[in-house]
Amino acid sequence: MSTILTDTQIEHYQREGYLVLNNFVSAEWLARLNEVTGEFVELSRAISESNGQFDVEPDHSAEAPRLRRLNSPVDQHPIYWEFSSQSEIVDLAEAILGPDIKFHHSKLNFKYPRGGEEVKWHQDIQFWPHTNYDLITIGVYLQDVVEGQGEMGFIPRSHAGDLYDQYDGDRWTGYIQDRDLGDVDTENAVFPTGKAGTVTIHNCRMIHGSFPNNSDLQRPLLLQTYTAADAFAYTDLVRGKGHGEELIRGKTARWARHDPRPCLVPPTKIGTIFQAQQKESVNNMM
Ligand SMILES: O=C(O)CCC(=O)C(=O)O
Repeated sequence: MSTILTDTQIEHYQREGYLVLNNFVSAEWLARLNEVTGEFVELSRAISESNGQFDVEPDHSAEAPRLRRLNSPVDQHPIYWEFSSQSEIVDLAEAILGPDIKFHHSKLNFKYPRGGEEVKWHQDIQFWPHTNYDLITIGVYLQDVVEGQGEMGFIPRSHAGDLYDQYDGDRWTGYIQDRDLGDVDTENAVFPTGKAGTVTIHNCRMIHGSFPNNSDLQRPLLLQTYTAADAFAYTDLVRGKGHGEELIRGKTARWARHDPRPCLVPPTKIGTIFQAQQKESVNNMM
């Protein structure tokens, strides 16, 4: 029995594949996360192109930083790890995944004003296939997000539908191909907005994406992915790297649980979703 989510909220997640909780993260946590995030933006002024730490837009510069992503924040500062492994969002993960939980990975997607990259419609699990689909990503808006600010969009109930091929021929693209988009109910997509601290939870099969940021405000979105302990990864994308696949609640599973629905497997080097979707060279593993 969860005390942090009502039965109705859990049923909503199970039926629709996503859930939104307004003002969920405390002001104290937001202040700590925003402070450390500001420090990383300052650090990014020293680089001119993407590296293992930062993924930057092509016109990123020391004078005007334009970050797409801080890669694996939990491995870069203990505050992000404390948040991802011990804060109230782990209670949310437990309410949905059960008591035994592994951390998988995290990322901080910025979406700078008047640009920010579009994230094309995609499903996450083809990036990191597992033996079952009990994986969720919890997103936290670190600042207020209004319509047009590059908010994330979800296609309700798409988690219960097909998994799509995110290759174009031999090339890993990280998005659903135009040839398949006709089958996807994009007209009924929902684009949740909310105050800083608003949380989104989505299932790893959910079709989701986001438009460029047309506003004058940044849209920092801190995303962390959790797995049920008995979901085992088919690839070693994060295994043995930083906190990847670390048990954060409950017990280690001795038996893998297998969902009969097959999962597409990505190439060994996939880069970030931005690098894959924008056809850029891959210079890191996430
Ligand atoms: O930052 C966003 O708007 C979406 C990011 C996303 O879906 C992803 O990184 O998988």
